[in-house]
Amino acid sequence: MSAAAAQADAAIASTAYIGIGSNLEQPVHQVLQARDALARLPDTRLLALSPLYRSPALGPGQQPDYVNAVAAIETRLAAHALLDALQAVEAKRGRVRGSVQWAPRILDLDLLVYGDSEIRDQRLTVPHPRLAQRAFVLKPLLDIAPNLTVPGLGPVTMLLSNLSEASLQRVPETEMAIDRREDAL
Ligand code: A4P
Ligand code: MG
Repeated sequence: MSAAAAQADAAIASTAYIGIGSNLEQPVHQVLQARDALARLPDTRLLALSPLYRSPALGPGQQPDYVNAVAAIETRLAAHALLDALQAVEAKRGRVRGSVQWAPRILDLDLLVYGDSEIRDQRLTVPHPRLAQRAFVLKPLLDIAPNLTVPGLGPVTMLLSNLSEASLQRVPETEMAIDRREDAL
């Protein structure tokens, strides 16, 4: 085994939570495809995918509604390598990064939480800086990790209790099943 491989092998697995969002090109389909892509990442295991929620876009102009979900993964990738991998998945799904902030997008993958880490550098801020303001992130996070304490911020239950969930609409299972059927054709 090479030194690098041995080091990777020895790396401790971390539990990470990934925010998935889409408001273009069949968002439910995009979210389910993203789940499959996360399950295929190297040195990574998919632990759970939350229910999917639809909500109005937070951002400029008239935009289609978003579909959001959160995935829990166990990964041996370091946080920055995981960010690289998430951005590669976004690019593969056809996401184009423009200059407009919060413009509509085919797929957005945010690293919400990475183990107990608190990271703040030019490329990466973890926990995700806007996590505590967003019910469309906290509600699905609570669904799959009800006992989670977000490093530096507090229990996810407490964070969500400060927000309204009124604009969130759970995507029915039937809609997800249609997507699976179309995939099989
Ligand atoms: N970056 C730093 N920290 C992180 C992190 N924890 N996870 C850097 C992911 N990326 C992180 O991101 C810009 C840069 O942030 C990356 O290059 C990375 O180095 P981006 O994905 O290219 O751009 P973005 O997502 O448009 O920017 P931003 O400001 O992160 O947007 P948000 O906060 O993700 O918001 N409305 C609804 N209803 N649902 C949504 O999901 N999402 C957004 C985007 C706006 N409105 C929404 C939703
Ligand atoms: Mg993003």
